Amino acid sequence: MRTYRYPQQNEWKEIIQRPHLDLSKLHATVTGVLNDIKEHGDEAVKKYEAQFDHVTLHSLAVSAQEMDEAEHLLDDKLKAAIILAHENIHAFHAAQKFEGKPIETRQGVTCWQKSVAIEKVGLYIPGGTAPLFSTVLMLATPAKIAGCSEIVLCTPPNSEGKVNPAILYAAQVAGVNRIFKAGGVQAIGAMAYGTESVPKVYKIFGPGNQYVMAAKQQVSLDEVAIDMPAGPSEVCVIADHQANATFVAADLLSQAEHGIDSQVLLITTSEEKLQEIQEEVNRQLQALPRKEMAAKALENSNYVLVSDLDEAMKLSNAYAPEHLILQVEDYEALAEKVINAGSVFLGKYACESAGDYASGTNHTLPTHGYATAYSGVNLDSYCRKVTFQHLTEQGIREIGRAVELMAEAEQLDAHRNAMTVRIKSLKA
Ligand code: HSO
Ligand code: ZN
Repeated sequence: MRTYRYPQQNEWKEIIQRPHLDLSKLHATVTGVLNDIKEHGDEAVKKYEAQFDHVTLHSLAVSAQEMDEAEHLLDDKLKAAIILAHENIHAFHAAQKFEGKPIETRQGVTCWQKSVAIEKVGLYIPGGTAPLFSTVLMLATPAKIAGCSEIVLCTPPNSEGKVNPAILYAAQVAGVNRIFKAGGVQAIGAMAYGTESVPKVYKIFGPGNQYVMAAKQQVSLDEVAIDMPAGPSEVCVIADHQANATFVAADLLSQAEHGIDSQVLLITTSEEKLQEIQEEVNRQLQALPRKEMAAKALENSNYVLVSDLDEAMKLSNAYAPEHLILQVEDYEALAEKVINAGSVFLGKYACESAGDYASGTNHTLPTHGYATAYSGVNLDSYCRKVTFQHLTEQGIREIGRAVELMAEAEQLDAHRNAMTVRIKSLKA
């Protein structure tokens, strides 16, 4: 980690910089796989599963029997934890339901919005060393609440053709309709274009490696929507003189262990805390099973000492972190000044892990500075707002002439006529 003491504004650019992400070299390979899936469907998915996941699959669909097996395999305490997390995620997202209130913009002109669920959504859950079954809850729970009628999930199987039982159990708890064994680009292609077994969906959600990111980018140019542009995970912690150094260090490391390209940023107003936190990070790091990965991530990370909390928040807003933890005395006052962040954690007990798993908020959040323009996944991510309007005779009297004049000025006669014939019908 690099340490900056009282950096000048012109050094901020260097501090807030993300590790460079260049997907352009992957695009040709990704296009090749996607085209193959589009043309050859299941057969191509199976071919790439053999090539990349080293598994021969007869059927892509996870069977009811496999679902039952997963439930039996899983430890009861873990099942109870998954259920507790699901209850909280459900409660938080159900409270986001939208009530479109009709507005009479003029007498006889009524307009309103209705939130309508996206019918078919596809969720991607990566495999790898630590399969993140918590992401299943984060993506499927709001989809179910929104009322998506088809919730499809793709995840890579292991070399024996089995899917992690916690992923299957979480999918069942959250209400996923169909699960398929497919990973990487082939999974994204299957959900984007549809195959004999995998249904085509309208929007694809979920994290993944650089190939998955590139595949999502490509299919999003081609008739399917995606949740958001993705990048490596990150956290910014703002700590003052009274912060608990052990807690802060643990939070920084919880993010760093995600992957070698994860990034953490500590901003503090206290030289003493800075040193304490640095020592704690080094001490706690030694005990982590994923210490090599976390240590690599720390190499891309920064500790910054600033003069006051105002400056700390300005730097954080410039960074636009995915997660922002405020371990400061008056966190409520500081929280008022947050402009760019995916998810904010207030006080010493709100650790990122709480939100990653079980408090109820969503952990699929904008990274790589996209918090300047994107929200994290929420109930709205699974809906569209359809607008409705109704006009009465009085409504035509109120806005008819304005419509005619504007249409005329845009030289769109057919538009003007559509209104004129109605105005005339009133006079008649
Ligand atoms: N911190 C990750 C989410 C996660 N953490 C899943 C543990 N499991 C991205 O927000
Ligand atoms: Zn995490």
